[in-house]
Formats: sequence, C-alpha cells, structure tokens
Amino acid sequence: MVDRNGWGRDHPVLTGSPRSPPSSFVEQANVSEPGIYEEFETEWPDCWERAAELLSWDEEYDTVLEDGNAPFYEWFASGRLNASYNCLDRHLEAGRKNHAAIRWEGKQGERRTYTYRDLYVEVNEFAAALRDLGVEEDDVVTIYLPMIPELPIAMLACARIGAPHSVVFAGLSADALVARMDAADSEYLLTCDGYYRRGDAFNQKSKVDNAQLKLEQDVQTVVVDRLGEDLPHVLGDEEYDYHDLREEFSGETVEPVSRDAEDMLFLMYTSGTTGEPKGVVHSTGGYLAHVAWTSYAVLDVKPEDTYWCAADIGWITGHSYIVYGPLALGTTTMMYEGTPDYPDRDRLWEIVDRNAVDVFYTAPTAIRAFMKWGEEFPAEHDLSSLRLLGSVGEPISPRPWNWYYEHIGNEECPVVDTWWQTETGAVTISTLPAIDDMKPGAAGPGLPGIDVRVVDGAGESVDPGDTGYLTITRPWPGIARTLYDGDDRFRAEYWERFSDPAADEWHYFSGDAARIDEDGYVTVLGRVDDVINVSGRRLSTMEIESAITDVAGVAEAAVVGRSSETNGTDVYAYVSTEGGYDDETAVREAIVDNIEAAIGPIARPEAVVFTPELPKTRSGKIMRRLLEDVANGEELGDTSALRNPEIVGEIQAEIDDE
Ligand code: 6R9
Repeated sequence: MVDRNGWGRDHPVLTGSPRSPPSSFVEQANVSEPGIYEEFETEWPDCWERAAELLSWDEEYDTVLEDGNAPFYEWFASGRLNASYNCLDRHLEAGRKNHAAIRWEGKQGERRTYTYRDLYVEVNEFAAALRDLGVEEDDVVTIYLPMIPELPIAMLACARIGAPHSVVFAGLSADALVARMDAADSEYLLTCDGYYRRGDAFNQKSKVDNAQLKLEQDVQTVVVDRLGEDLPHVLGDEEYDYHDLREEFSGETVEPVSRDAEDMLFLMYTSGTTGEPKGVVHSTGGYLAHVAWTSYAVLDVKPEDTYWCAADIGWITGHSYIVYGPLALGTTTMMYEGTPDYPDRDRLWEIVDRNAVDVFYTAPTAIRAFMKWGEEFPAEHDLSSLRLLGSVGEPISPRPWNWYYEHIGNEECPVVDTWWQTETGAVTISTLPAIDDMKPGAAGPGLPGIDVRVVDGAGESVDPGDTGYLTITRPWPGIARTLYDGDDRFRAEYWERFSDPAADEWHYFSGDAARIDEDGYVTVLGRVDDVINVSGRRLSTMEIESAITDVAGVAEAAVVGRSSETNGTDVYAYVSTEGGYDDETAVREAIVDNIEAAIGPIARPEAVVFTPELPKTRSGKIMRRLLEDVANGEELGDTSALRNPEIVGEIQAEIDDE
C-alpha cells in the first residue's frame, strides 16, 4: 500500500522549469495539431488506424482491436503484411532505391553505406540461404552479433521468411546464450568470429563453441567473418560462412511471406530481477505500426533525415528505433559499432558533424558521461544539423536534461524523454515535441491513446504529486502479446496486480513507481523493487539519486538500502564526480543538504561513498543489487553481467579504508 505519509507525499517534484517547443521545430513537425489527444480519445481504438496507415498491407484488417480474450489482445486482426517488405521493397517501388538506408561506422574507423537497394539485395540473399538451411516459417533464429550491418540484415531476412528472430546481445555470456536458445527451442544461430574491443580482437566464436557443448538440440550455425586475418577461425560441422552463403545465393530473391498481423515478428529476452529471463513476444502488425507511428510522431523522423539512435540492436531500443521504425519510414538510420570515448571523447559529435545527423536518440547514462567529460568535446564540432534529441532507458534528472538541451541541442532542439519498456514495444509516455511543453525531469503525458494512471496499492489513482505504481489502462498496438514461456506467466507478471478479470477490467502494471502532476506529466522514479523503507517511510532510491545528481560536480549516483537496527534500512549513496572536483567534503555536504531540501531529513544518507565509476551492465544500467551487497558487507552475487567488474573491488577497498 502507498500510504499518504509514504514516499514522496509532501516533497517537491524534482522537475525543472517548463520549456516550450522551439518555433523553428514546430513549423516543420510531422505532428503539430494539438487536437490529436482529443481525437485519439473520441475515436479510440480506431485512432490507431493512423499508425496502421503508415504501413503497406497485403490484406486489409477487419477490426482495429479484438479484446474478447483480454489480456491477450489482437490488433488489426486478419490483416496481412510482411515487415521486410515494409522496410525495403516498398521504398524501392517508390523510386528510392538509391537512398541510403543504413550508414554504418565501425570501431576501426571503417564506414559502409547501404542504399535501400543494397540492403534489399543482401537481405534477399541471406533469406534464400536461411531457407536452404531448412529454416521454415515460425522457426526461431537466434542472432548473436555485435553492431555490424549483418545484424539488421539477418533480422530482416528472418522477417522476410516469417521466421521470428531472437537477438541475444553480443556481450552476454555463453550461458546466457544457452538459456535463451533452450527456452526458445532455437536450432539456428548466426554469430561472428569476433569483434574489436578498444582495438583488440575479442573472440565471440569461442563463446559460441562453449555454448554448443551445453545445448541439447542440434544447431546450424552461420558465422560472419568480421575480423579476417586478425582472428583466424575454423568452421566445424553444421557451421557455414556467411559470405560463402551469400555468394552461393548471389542475386536470388525471396518473396516476402505474407504474415498475419498477429504472427510473431520476434522474441526478445529480457532479464527479470530474479528468475528465468522472460521471452517477450512481439507481433508483426501492431508492433510495426506502433514503432513506425512513434518514430514519426515522437522522434519526428522524415524520409530525408539522417537519424541516429545510439543504442545497441541487442536490446529493444535498437530493434524498434534503429531497425524497424526508421526503416519502415524509409529514412537513413545510423549504426555505430564503437563506444563514445574511443578513440576520443568527441567520437559521437564527430559522427554527428560528418553525417549531418538530424535526430539523435540516446540514454541518460551516456548523457551523464558526456556531462562529466565536459562541454569542450561537443563544442569542437558543428552540431547545427540536429533538430530533435531523445532520451530513453532511465529517468533523466533536470541537470543532465538541461546539459543535453544546451550543449548538444543549442537550445534549439526539443528533447523527448521517452518512457517505454521491452514489453511495451515502442514509446508509450513522452511529450509530442511540437505540441507539449517539456518539463525536465518528467517524461511527459501518455501518448495520444495511451491511458497512463499512477495508482496506490488498491489500484486507485493517487493525487497529483503523490507517488504510486505506474499502470496503463487499455491496450496499445505494440504491447507484448505474451511471454514465450507461457501465457500464465504473462498474466501473472503484468496483469494480475491491478486488474479485475471478473469485471473485465484490465490494467497493465509496468513494475515502475512514478508520480503524475496536474498536467498529467509522469515522473518515473524507477522500479518498485528500488523502493527502500527507512524508518517506516518508503523512499524511492531514484528520487534520492535525482537529488544527488542535481548537485554541481556530481556525475552519477546510485542509492541502495543498508540494513540498520535502528531504522530498518539506511540510505547508502555511491557517487561519482565530474573531473575537476576534488573537494569531496564540500560535495558531500552539498549532497546531504540537497537531499534534505528535496526530500527531507528522513532521506539523509548514512554514507556517501565516492567512486570513479558505478558498476554497470552492458546495456548501461547501474547494478544496484551489487552495490547493495557491498553496502551490507554481503557476499557478492554474479558480476559476469558487468561492463566494468573491476570497479566493485575498488569500491569495497574504499569502504574498508573509511
Ligand atoms: C526501452 C527500455 C525498461 C525500464 C522501465 C524503466 C526504465 C525506460 C525510461 C525509464 C525513466 C524513461 N526506463 N525509459 N525510466 N524514464 N524515459 O529501456 O526498455 O530495457 O525493458 O527497460 O527502463 O524502469 O521499466 P527496457
């Protein structure tokens, strides 16, 4: 239960002053009619036809929404389409074959451009090869590749023949690959020999060889030779070279398989905090319509744009906003293999400058790093091509928001803070950039047609400013259809908490805590499992973190609970500072003051531990669980998912010294 004295009740909402959309942006925006919210309400669910109209259908759908078997919704029922046709063929037919589809920047400075025609040719050849290997419609193909063009090519080849893909982030371990292939009963795997990590050759194939030993099923494996002479490899039984296959099927074309709108386009495993990874199932019609619509309405993508979502395709953000959304709209999508600080900290700005990028979409963790490195890096480059900036993946507090707005967007680009999840498929909460004011620190209202509610434990909407659980009433086209491991788990994970099946009332539970203000803007506070209870008061660790990161000189913060005899839990804060701030005492005092000012003395940290970096997963999420173990002097759990495992030992040493 969220009680009235509980988390966040009488605390100021940590949002900055609102900003209006820049008029230069409004004039050219894809969506600028303020009446769109009302229109979606009065015409719901038919309003979603606006999304479906962005696609080409082989057969028109009969109904927009079938909700007879909730929470297993069907969108655009009996409509038929093919995702690869929508991302490729139709752009060729529209005379845009020489338009750049993908611009790829490799780690070693390599560059490749694929026109829509080039992409079409290679997707078709690989689709023919997959068929020849025996892949049939509905067979799950696992793809375990880093950010090289063969990754989206393979996804589209799978989509072309109606074989759902399951992309496993290349940085995950052999065991993680085995777990995902087993769970999906997948007998086909596409991987590579290796890839470069800061200039060194890293062996991916040996991870796959380890995985093969543990897999029960026979697997046919296709290997992309990424490293050539830098990492010679030998192919075993049932292993094929990607380039040889392409040569064998050179020039072949494959008819796109007409898929039912509800047929599975792909499977994406996402780790829950505990237990088995969840295989989130996405549909062909609803998913594609929703990602195309949000790319159009929220990210303002236009066919003539160079658009860059600097995420990894191994996660949902890359699926929806590097591959399917932008390619469905026929734009040029950038793909970057490297890291933001190699060879130098201006790498991303150099790419924006050289490619005249129009729209740039990244995560707060990256923005905080840019802020920490300093404004001189973007200042070295011409970023005036930028028109819109986006943020996704975590809450972004006002200070990094403002930094992004000023130093990257030159106060001329709207910033969209987009809240969504692997399960929602596409953006569900965000401002519409030409219509809504931006409030730094709040993602925005539910998009048109999305009914977001912040509720208490009994499912009642909380008052504006109060904290509660983030739920969504009514379905939307991109919503996950089920979990591959079973309908029961899908129902239990997302629907049981707040729905009333007897009354046929269904509310999707996101697992996040949030606040909503008088204008319906949602400030996401983080997962509910990040809530700590200090002296009977429930505090959001994210809220405390936001108060900390608002202090000048602070780059990042992670707050966890430490068991305490007196208080139940104490607030324990880990902080990394920006370069140049070496007076820890002053920063520590400012942090404590700001927490007290923003939340109250109840949230005063028991300890503030300074560290050069926070431990993070490969997708950039801070591993609070580990930090909690460190704070509580417990044995550490698994650190294999970390990008920087060495930092945990350093933090422990720092605590021991104190
Ligand atoms: C797209 C993606 C989902 C979780 C979600 C929430 C957090 C994502 C956010 C945000 C605050 C935003 N999250 N976007 N929190 N503001 N704009 O990241 O999917 O990897 O499944 O993570 O990420 O906690 O529940 P996924």
